[in-house]
Amino acid sequence: MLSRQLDPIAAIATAPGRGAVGIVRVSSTQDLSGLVLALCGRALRPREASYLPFLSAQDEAIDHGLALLFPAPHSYTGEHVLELQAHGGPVVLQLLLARCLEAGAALGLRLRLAEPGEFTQRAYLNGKLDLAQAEAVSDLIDASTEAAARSASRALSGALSIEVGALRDGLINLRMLVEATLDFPEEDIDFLQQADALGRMARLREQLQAVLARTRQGALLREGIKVVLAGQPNVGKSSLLNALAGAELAIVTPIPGTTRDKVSQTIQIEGVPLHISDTAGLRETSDEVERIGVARSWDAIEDADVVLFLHDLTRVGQSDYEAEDRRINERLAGVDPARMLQIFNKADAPAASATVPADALTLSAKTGAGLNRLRQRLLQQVGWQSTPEGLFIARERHVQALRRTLAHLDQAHAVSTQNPPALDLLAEELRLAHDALGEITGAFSADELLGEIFSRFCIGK
Ligand SMILES: Nc1nc2c(ncn2[C@@H]2O[C@H](COP(=O)(O)OP(=O)(O)OP(=O)(O)O)[C@@H](O)[C@H]2O)c(=O)[nH]1
Ligand SMILES: [Mg+2]
Repeated sequence: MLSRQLDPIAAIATAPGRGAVGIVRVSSTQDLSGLVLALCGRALRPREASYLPFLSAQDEAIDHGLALLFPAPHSYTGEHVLELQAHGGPVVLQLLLARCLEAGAALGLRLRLAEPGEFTQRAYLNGKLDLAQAEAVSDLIDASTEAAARSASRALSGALSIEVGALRDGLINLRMLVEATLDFPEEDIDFLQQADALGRMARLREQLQAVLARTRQGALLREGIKVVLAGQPNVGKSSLLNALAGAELAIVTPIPGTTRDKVSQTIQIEGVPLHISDTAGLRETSDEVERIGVARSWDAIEDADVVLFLHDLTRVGQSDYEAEDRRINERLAGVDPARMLQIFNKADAPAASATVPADALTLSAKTGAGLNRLRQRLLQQVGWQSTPEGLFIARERHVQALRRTLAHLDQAHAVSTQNPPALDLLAEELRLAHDALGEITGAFSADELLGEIFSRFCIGK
């Protein structure tokens, strides 16, 4: 495994298809001068573009282009990197890549094709990027909105890593205190009090919560929100999907039971992706296809971040309609109320005069009235604070790691307030908090950490 990780790798670095320019990239821990000579016919000056022919084994030009050599460690991967910028046709790039592999084999270099993401993985392994930054590389490439691209770029330049680093320093200080106290147990309480351990912990907790809030915003921007439109047949679920998407995606008819299967579409509100699913109207039915559709509706409800429970204002007050809504409500009782929004549709219809609950929204999928309020409520429901400056993209994984850090810090706080505090438990909770935090950047393990504590801070005698 290790030797495979050290093998030189090569790949076409640009997107598949036709383009003006395409790049073949090679990364290697071993010196690349032999390969450069075979491919370019001469040596290259570091980090300088040279225009030259790329040579076949028979010394014929495969293409003419720019060659760039980045000697280690000043390269993307931290290894020696060779980039060949050729014309961007798929065949010429394949030929060039095959030629690299062939020349590598002739030189006994063990050059092989790179796995997806392997250049970035090497950048991480060589300390060029931390884990959060490596993830930001793929988020930047995948970004589908300007907001997502900007915030991925901020994460790539280390915005999240810097925040995590500051938290980590705070935790190291606390751990240092506690570890030192463990060595002198007779003075334990005094020492912790003198050093204001509780105060430090409270300030760190505040700082952590602020980072958590920003990270959650970043994760929302990346992952988006799953929204499900649910309710009885004919209340206007498909009409609402179409109105939100601004396109006729789902079939709308006055016939109850029109939608049989889930129809999904991703839209954006303030740069936040909303994955909206229209579902089959919820009712008992003997129709086999519709029954399966209804079962899928319930699955989608389970899985959603927000459930929009739609009602039909023109039918509110009708006893059979109300009975059916009650039945659905009973089944929805398991859904966290924080995930539910009650929507009363068809506000434009002449018969729509019913009073609705105070926290419900009234709208018309037909005229679009009330849609903006719905958009704002959806963002509010998931805790989106409109485009805070300096937002960095993040993942649910980062949010979960920060939550675990917070939970351990809270435990540590609880232990510290006991009289006398159980110092070994306190030390353990702080260690666990630290490990959880370390998962974000992948930068440190417990062993490394202790080494670091002792090298950075002179404690003990
Ligand atoms: N007046 C009025 N009619 C609406 C509105 N929204 C939907 N409708 C009508 O209500 C009927 C049902 O609309 P759909 O969007 O198909 O309803 P649905 O909830 O998807 O129905 P199923 O797919 O059968 O579950 C259609 O005739 C729509 O034109 C609205 O806001 N106002
Ligand atoms: Mg429908």
